[in-house]
Amino acid sequence: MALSDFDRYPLTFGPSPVHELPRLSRHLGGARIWAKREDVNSGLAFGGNKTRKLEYLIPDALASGADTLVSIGGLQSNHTRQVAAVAAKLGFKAVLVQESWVDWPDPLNDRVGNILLSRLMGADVRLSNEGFGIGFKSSWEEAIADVEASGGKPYAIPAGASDHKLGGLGFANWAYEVEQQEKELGIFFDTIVVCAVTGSTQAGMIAGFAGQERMRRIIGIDASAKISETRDQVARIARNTAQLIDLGRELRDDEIFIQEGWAGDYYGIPVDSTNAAMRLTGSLEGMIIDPVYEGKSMAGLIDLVSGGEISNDSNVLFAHLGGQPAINAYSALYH
Ligand code: 5PA
Repeated sequence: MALSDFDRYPLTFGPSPVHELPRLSRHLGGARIWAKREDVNSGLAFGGNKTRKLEYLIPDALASGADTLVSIGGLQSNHTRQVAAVAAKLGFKAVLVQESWVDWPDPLNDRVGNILLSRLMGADVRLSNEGFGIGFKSSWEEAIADVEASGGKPYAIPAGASDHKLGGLGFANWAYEVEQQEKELGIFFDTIVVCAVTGSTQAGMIAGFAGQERMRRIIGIDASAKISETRDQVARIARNTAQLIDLGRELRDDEIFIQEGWAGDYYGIPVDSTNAAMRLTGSLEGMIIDPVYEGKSMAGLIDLVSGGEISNDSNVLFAHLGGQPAINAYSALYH
């Protein structure tokens, strides 16, 4: 099946905006830097990358006859907030398992930002003490069993909507959207910079771009601080997605590229380079990025452009995947 043969339930406004970041580009003195903005891709609770992924999972959920979306993330998960929004919009119930992925001392971590928004949208938010991990969790299985026991029909959405057969399709579609926008803008983005944690964002991009004529570099920046797990997960999802959309060839190892160096020691804890990237992007462009994901991928972009690994004649597209609500749980760092 080609990508266009899969059912897609529109949850976004349409193609997300692409624009240049001229002051940041000038400041770094190298490549031209642009952003594609998933943080403003939808009217559903601030949107983000999961909203796009869910466009391909929702038809499957509707076909299954489910009445409850069940998902999982950290206390400040952007993903679970987007599941809550989509559930509200479509009339599903939402059960969200919010684990302690980040050992972050802010006393309002379980009250403000994403979790507050999910509660406002009527989700059944359940706190759990389990730590960071992108695999299957007993807390999640319990929540699914709970829904069944009370007569509901759950539809299970794994962390980040990644480890799901349809999880890579949203960003395979993004790749085609970029190709179309390039035609309109008369530009070619030879380098994409994207944050990677649960993996299906970058994986989908890899599978989608692999079917296009002109090759480009898709640089994943690890923000999980567990690089080998992230690499395995991205590679697996990219290959599954490529097969699903009939790419017609195996992905090569060199098409799957994830760099470490900007995650710090822990997922969810910003380091100096994260905070500097957030301040730089905010003060030069008025573009807000978060301390967990895009603050880290932007720190990577800054170093790769300044250090010349991304060359001066490059056109770079930075994937802004959303995530700003979590900033509220990090107020101690930005006053
Ligand atoms: C997230 C993920 P992937 O998980 O697809 O690799 O995307 C990384 C990413 N940017 C990048 C933002 C703003 C994100 O929210 N968030 C997770 C969440 O629970 O919110 C899945 C981890």
